[in-house]
Amino acid sequence: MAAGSYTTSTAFLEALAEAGVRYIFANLGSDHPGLIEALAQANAGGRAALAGGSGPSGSGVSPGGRVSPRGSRIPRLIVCPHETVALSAAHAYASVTRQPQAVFVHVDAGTQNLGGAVSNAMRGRVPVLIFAGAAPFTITGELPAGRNEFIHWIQDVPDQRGILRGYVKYDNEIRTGRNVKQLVHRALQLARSEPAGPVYLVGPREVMEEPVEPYTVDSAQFPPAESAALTDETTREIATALANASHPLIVTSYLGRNPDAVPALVELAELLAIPVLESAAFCVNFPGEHPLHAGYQFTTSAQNQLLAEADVILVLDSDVPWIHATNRPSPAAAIYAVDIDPLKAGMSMWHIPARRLAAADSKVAVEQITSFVRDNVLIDAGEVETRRFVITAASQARRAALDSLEQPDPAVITPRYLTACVRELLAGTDALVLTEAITSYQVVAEHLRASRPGSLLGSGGGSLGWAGGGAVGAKLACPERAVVCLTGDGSFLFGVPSSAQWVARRYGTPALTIIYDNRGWAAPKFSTLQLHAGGAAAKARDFHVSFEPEVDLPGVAQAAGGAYGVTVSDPGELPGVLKDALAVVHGGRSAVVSVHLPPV
Ligand SMILES: Cc1ncc(C[n+]2csc(CCOP(=O)(O)OP(=O)(O)O)c2C)c(N)n1
Ligand SMILES: [Mg+2]
Repeated sequence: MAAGSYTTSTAFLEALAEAGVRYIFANLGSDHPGLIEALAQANAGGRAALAGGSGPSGSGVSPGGRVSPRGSRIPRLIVCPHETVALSAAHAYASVTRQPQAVFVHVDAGTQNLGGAVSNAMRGRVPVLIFAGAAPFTITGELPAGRNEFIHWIQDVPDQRGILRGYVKYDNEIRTGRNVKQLVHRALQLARSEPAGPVYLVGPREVMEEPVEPYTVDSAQFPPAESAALTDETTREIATALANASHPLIVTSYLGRNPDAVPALVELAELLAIPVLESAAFCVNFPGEHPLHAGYQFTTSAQNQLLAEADVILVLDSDVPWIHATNRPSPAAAIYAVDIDPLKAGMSMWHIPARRLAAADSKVAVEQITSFVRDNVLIDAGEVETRRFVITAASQARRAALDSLEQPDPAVITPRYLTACVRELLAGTDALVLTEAITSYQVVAEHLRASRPGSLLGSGGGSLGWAGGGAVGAKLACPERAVVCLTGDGSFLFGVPSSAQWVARRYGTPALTIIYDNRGWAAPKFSTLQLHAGGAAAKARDFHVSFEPEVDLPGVAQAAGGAYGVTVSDPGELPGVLKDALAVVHGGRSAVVSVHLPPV
């Protein structure tokens, strides 16, 4: 390609820049020469990257130069030696900022390697644009950039887009550079419209190298769809039902994806003294310290009494408001569900016995309900205050019971004690906590009691290994905050720590990783015991979940990313070890602390 040429790849990068994409998390291959060249020309010419080209942090690569036609800088490319890390980083970045980023991967191979990370992005409802090249389709020199490597035959598969079709909102092929900008903006428009999610574009090499006349497209003409509101009738019905209920209850899982929705929910809950139960929640939906907080549930086998007693239940943004087999509302309860994704079309089986299932933005809907109650409903103030008193007393008692379980045992570190130490470590800071603590999800939620909207993040999906790359993306999104990952040891390994820790070092995104290290996978053991309590596996204690001989997990991070690593087993030493590790992170270096819990 001649110096200064303008190709599909140039236009593609410009479109990303104009849409506000700041980072390309990339794992490159023979499909990407057009993009590599266009980026180099931008840097030299140059439409430079946001923060120092594609070089490592502190490499001295200057931002310099030319920008895209609408004045945006070409995104910065972050080299990710594993695709899981790339997509998890983009996922966490978008969770923090709500701004989609790009992920570039290599044809079918790199697409396959995205693996569960794309499922997490879908379930987490986060926008991200994934691009993969496609094998060249000409073989005898018909077009520039046709096949010239043996691998181009091997990687020519019949349905590359089909690999991700069950997990993305939109997939398409770039067929020409002449409308690649429109394609990018349409893809991002779909990705950002709620329920947000990943989108996938592929582009064969010949097309990505196609020379085109420079052109501009106004990205402002591709806004995401507006959030929906409740109809007046539904607002009235829900508001009246809640205001007249004796035992109202709100259950939510992901309303707090939008941190601005949390104060709106607090206002409604306080107005009517409604307890709020967080179910399978991976963000702060309601302040954990609030007296109306009714606790957390994940795979909880006990019946929740508030759920059983509730006569009116408002479910706000929830995939799993309860697990019917063990913990369910009364059949007489009037259930209303307001959800950005009320039908869960992406799940083969889903049902709750709701009177109304409304597709609406939860913040908008909650504000509508609050206004209606304030303006139109006669509240029985005595009943509301009595309820407030009862619920506050119950939550204080629950909190005291939890506190009593935090006491250090001189012999072992329990997950509850560990989480209490983390809470004390981070008290008064604006740290961002990523949780992938698996069988300790509930403990982390209960003892961290995260209260600041946007201070807690999980993948929202079921494919482990998100937090390693997620920490990189989170730190890029909020460099001024400390990023702290709470992860199981199995999940740490799923996250390709050799890759994640190296990326963190290269791009200067240090995080504190605290491993809930039970030397194995507790979850499959618990699942087996739930179904076969007295079975042969239980009798023989033979679950195939132990990681003996032990992996030196901090050692992996030390070797790959120059991280500070330490393993701790003594409860008395734990607070000091965590404090030292956080200080290291504040100094610009990642730290990984493996905390030995009782083994699986
Ligand atoms: C990619 C992926 N593979 C396998 C699983 C199944 N799985 C669910 S929990 C779990 C164990 C996780 O181990 P760890 O992170 O150490 O947490 P623990 O169960 O010990 O609390 C496994 C293997 C999964 N969810 N995702
Ligand atoms: Mg484990």
